[in-house]
Amino acid sequence: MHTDPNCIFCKIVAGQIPARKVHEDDELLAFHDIAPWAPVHVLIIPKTHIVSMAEVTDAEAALLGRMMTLSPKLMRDLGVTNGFRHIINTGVDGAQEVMHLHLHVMGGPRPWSKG
Ligand code: DGP
Repeated sequence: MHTDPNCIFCKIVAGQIPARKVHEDDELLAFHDIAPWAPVHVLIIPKTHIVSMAEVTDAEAALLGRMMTLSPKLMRDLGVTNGFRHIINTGVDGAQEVMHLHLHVMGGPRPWSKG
């Protein structure tokens, strides 16, 4: 597993920074976004440090699939019953602020503050 000692999400994976975790397994961690745009807003991340979708190859296909397939289970567990939204921001022009790949999953009654 790759880690970057300066990465805030790697620090969350390592338990050095607290987070409201909703799922953890060998490969993935999911936790509530610190600045939610929606009533329910979680981030699903790979534990290994992948900077962004720009770095992803076929070798990560199964990992990315697991990130996606985890999302409906999390939304059900968190009581989201009427749909949800995925976002992955990539790079500066993609509005990515934290340079560790993450899948935003947002749900709950609209309107939301963004989007
Ligand atoms: P993005 O623009 O896609 O890189 O979004 C990064 C998200 O990460 C943003 O919605 C806020 C969230 N975030 C940043 N720092 C922390 C943190 O320390 N804890 C948690 N839970 N979320 C964070």
